[in-house]
Amino acid sequence: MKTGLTIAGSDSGGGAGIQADIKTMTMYGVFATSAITALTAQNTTGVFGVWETPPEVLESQLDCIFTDMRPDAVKIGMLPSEESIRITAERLKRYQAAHMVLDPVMASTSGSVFMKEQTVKALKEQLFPLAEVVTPNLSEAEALTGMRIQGKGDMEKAAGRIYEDWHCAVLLKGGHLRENADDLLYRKGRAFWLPGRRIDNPNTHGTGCTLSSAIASGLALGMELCEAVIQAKRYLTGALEQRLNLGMGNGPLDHMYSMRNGLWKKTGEMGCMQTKIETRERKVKI
Ligand code: PXL
Repeated sequence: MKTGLTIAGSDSGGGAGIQADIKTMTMYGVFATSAITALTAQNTTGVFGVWETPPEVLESQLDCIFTDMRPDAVKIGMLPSEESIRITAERLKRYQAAHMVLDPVMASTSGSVFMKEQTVKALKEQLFPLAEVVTPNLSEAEALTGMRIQGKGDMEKAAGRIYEDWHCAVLLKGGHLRENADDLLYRKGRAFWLPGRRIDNPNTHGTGCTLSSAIASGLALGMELCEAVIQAKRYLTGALEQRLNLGMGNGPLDHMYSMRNGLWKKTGEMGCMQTKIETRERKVKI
């Protein structure tokens, strides 16, 4: 079985961060391991607290994983401090980690800030050069480049600048663009536009985490980057289309739709529960 690692924060609400990553990798059939960078107390209405993992605990989690298994791909999400960035970069280099997908998480969808400005600089300098692909949304790309991004031309310029500076491919998510929801994959000086269908669903909590861990899962399974991105967009679109509506605020996606609509549907509802357990009766003489 292929293995994945997520280095990210925990979302007690289960929709984003580590929890979204593990669900996504599992749905891809990839065995998920995790190094937790922070604990958050949150639900669909907002983030109520963030507690950074002590540095020695983050180090120890990464050592335990890499000295035992070799993850086939790594997803990197919330890194709340320069110290957590330094440790992550050092360990990923030391263990020569493969296929790194970096989601530069700076804030939650509800607006809570997860990363200070000087931390963004450390993230770029230390982790972007290691990444196979970085996956900013429009506001993250603005913070990364200092540019104002208003249309497709600006998206190409911003992605190009990130690529020129750090030599990682860039998936710039256009989800919040007014014209359409097209994403841009920029690599080696070439721009690939990936058409996006806007789905009428206000519950979008954890979309960035889900997309990046789906890309990492595809890479773990041996897909080429462009194929992994296309497949990940399909998975995310399917999870949004279910229109799950949990909680009172910005709710999570339905990560498990592929399980219900796929294999389990073919074998009848809850396929595994239909497995007969043979019981034999025997007369016992007393
Ligand atoms: O979607 C960004 C994100 C990443 N990681 C954690 C989060 C969130 C958003 O809420 O909670 C742990």
